[in-house]
Amino acid sequence: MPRSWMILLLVLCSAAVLAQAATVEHTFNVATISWPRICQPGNVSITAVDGVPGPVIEANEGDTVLVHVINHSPLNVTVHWHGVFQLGTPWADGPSMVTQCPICPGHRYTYRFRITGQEGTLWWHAHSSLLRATVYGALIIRPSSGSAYPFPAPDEEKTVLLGEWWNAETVPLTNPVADAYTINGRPGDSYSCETTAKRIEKFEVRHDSTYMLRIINAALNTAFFLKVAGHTFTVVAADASYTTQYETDVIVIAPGQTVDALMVANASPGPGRYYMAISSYQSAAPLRPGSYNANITTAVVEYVGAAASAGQQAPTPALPEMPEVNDTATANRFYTGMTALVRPGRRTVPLAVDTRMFVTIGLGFVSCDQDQAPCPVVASMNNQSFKLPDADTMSMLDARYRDTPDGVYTRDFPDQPPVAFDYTNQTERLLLGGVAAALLFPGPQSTKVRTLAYNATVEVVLQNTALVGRESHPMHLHGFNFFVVAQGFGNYDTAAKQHFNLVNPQERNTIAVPTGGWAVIRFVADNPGMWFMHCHIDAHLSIGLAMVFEVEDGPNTTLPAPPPDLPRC
Ligand SMILES: *[C@@H]1O[C@H](CO)[C@@H](O)[C@H](O)[C@H]1NC(C)=O
Ligand SMILES: *[C@@H]1O[C@H](CO)[C@@H](O)[C@H](O)[C@H]1NC(C)=O
Ligand SMILES: *[C@@H]1O[C@H](CO)[C@@H](O)[C@H](O)[C@H]1NC(C)=O
Ligand SMILES: *[C@@H]1O[C@H](CO)[C@@H](O)[C@H](O)[C@H]1NC(C)=O
Ligand SMILES: *[C@@H]1O[C@H](CO)[C@@H](O)[C@H](O)[C@H]1NC(C)=O
Ligand SMILES: *[C@@H]1O[C@H](CO)[C@@H](O)[C@H](O)[C@H]1NC(C)=O
Ligand SMILES: *[C@@H]1O[C@H](CO)[C@@H](O)[C@H](O)[C@H]1NC(C)=O
Ligand SMILES: *[C@@H]1O[C@H](CO)[C@@H](O)[C@H](O)[C@H]1NC(C)=O
Ligand SMILES: [Cu+2]
Repeated sequence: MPRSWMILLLVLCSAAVLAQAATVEHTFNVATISWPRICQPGNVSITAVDGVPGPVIEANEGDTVLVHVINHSPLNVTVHWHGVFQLGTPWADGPSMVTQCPICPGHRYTYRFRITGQEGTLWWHAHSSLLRATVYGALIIRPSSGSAYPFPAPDEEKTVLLGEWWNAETVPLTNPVADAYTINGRPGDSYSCETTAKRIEKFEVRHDSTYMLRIINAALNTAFFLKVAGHTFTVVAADASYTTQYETDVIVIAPGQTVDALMVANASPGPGRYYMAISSYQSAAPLRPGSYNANITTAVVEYVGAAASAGQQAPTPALPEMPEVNDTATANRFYTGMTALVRPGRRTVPLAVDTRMFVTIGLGFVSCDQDQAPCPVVASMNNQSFKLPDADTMSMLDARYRDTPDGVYTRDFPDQPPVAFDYTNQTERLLLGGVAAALLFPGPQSTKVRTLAYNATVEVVLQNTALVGRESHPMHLHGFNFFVVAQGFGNYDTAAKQHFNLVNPQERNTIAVPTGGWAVIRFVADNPGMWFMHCHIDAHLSIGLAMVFEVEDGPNTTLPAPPPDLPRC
C-alpha cells in the first residue's frame, strides 16, 4: 500500500474515533391511548406512541438508529423515517406494502439504519392508512461530534412540530377538515373554551439569546404560514439541507417539509410575551370556503421575567398579523427564496442527465353514471392512479428481491402523459371539448413503477394540472434528496432550461410544486430499492397521487437480504 494511502487511512481512522459514532436506541410502544378533546368534554381514543407528538429521536450524523416498534394497537402499523436516505437499508424505510408488510397487532419490528451524509431536522411518522395524524415525532440530526453548524451556534434549540387534530378517531377519517391545528400537540389560546383546560405550548426565551427553531409540518393535509409577533427569522436549513441565510418574517411550510430558522429574542419594545401563530395557506384556486379550518393556532414566546413581573398577571401576548389564507405571492416568495449552502466535499447538483421524465400531477374523477354525479375525486400522475398492493400479497420491495413482480407491480410507469395539453388552463371549453378531457378520468388504479439504472441521474419535471382545480402538491421522494433546479407558474416550457440554477439550487425531500405551475428536480439513483414518490397531502396520497421508483443494483451495490424480523403478509 502506498505511503500516502496509509496516512490517509490513519487520518480516517482517527477521525472515526473522534467522531465516536454511537447507537441511538428507542422502543416505540404503539398503542390506543386516551387523549383530551379540544373544546369538547371528555377524551378520545387515538393511536399514538406515548402521546402527541411522540418521542424525539436525537442523533449525530454517523450514528446508527435502532427503533423497536411494538404494536399494542388493534391496527396494522408501519413507521417511516421521513428524509432519511436509508443507504443500504431499504427494508427500514417503512411505507406499508412498498418496503414492508405492516406490523400486525401484537407484533414488533426493529428499524435499524445509519444516518450518513445528512444533518438537520427530519421527523418520523406512521406510514399506513391515516395513522400519521397522531403517530409522529421529531428526528433531529446534529453534526457529528467534532463538526459544527455552518453558522454561529444558537444558544438553544426548540422543536416546533405543527399538526392537525380531530376530535374523533382519525381512522377512518370522515371529515378532512381538522378541528384544530396544533403546535407541539397543543391548540393554543384561540381554543380556550370553558370545557377545556388551557393547553398552549410555551417557549421560554432570554433577551438577546439566539434560538434555532426546528419547524416540522406533520399535518395531514394543510400547509402553514408561521410568524412570531415582534420577531424575524434567518432560515439556515430546509429538509435537513443547509441553505444560504435567508431573512424573513414569515415561514411557509407544506406537509412533509421542515425549516430550521434562527430567531434572536430581541423584540422591541422589550421583554414580554409574544404569540407564535400558524394559519392555513390554501393554494387552491378558486378558494373553497369550508374546505379548511380558518382558525389560527398559537404558542407563546415568553421572555424570562415577563410572566411574573411584580406578582402581577402576565401581559396578554401580542398577536402577529397573518397573511391572507390564499396569499400565494408570500408562499412563492418563501419557497423560491432559498438556495443551498454549497460546502466543499458535499453533494452538488448533477450537471448531466441520464433519464428525463415529464410527469403531470393532479386530481381527476372516477368515471361514474349521471345519477351518481358529482363523481368521486381521484388523483393521478401521468394519467396513472396509484394503488398499493393488496395486504395479502407481498410488499413491492419483497417482490423485487424475489424477482416476482407479477401480481404485485408492473414496470410501465410512463415518462410522459399520454397527451400534451394546456395543463394549467381551467377553461371549461378546453376540459369538455379538448384533449384534456381524456386525462380527467384516469381509469382503474394500478401499481406501476419506473425502473432506474443504478447511479442514473434523473430529471423530473413535475407539472401540476388544473383539471379539477389549481392546487400546490407537496411531492415527497423517499430515499433521496433532490435538487430543485427551477420552478414556476403555468406550463413548463423547455426555454426554462436557460434559467436552471445549476450552481446552488435548494436541496429537499419535499417540493411544494407551485399551484398551477411546475418544478424541475434532479437526483442520483444511487441506492438500490423501491422508493415511493407521492403527494404528502394524505387526502391525495390515498386517492392515488403516487408512484414508485425501482432502483436497480449497481456493480458493487446490491439490494441486501431482508432482516430476519421483517413483517410478513
Ligand atoms: C384524558 O387523557 C389524559 C391524557 O392521556 C389523561 O391524563 C386523563 O386521565 C384522561 N381522562 C380521562 C377521563 O380518561
Ligand atoms: C374555530 O374555533 C372555534 C372555537 O374557538 C370553533 O368553534 C370553530 O368550530 C373552529 N372553526 C373550525 C372551522 O374548526
Ligand atoms: C383570496 O380570496 C379572496 C376571497 O375569496 C379574494 O377576494 C382574493 O382575490 C383572493 N386573493 C388571491 C391572491 O387569490
Ligand atoms: C385557455 O384556453 C382557452 C381555450 O382554448 C384560450 O382561449 C385561452 O387563451 C387560454 N388561456 C390562457 C391563459 O392561455
Ligand atoms: C387515461 O387512462 C385511462 C385508463 O387507462 C384511459 O382510458 C384514457 O384513455 C387515458 N387517457 C389518455 C389521454 O390516454
Ligand atoms: C456514478 O456516476 C458518477 C458520475 O455520474 C461516476 O463518477 C461514478 O463512478 C458512478 N459510480 C458507479 C458505481 O457507477
Ligand atoms: C467493484 O469492486 C471491485 C472489487 O472490489 C473493484 O475492482 C471494482 O473497481 C469495483 N467497481 C466499481 C464500479 O466500483
Ligand atoms: C393487516 O396486515 C395483514 C398482513 O399484511 C393483512 O393480512 C391484513 O389484511 C391487514 N389488515 C388490515 C385491516 O388492513
Ligand atoms: Cu396533493
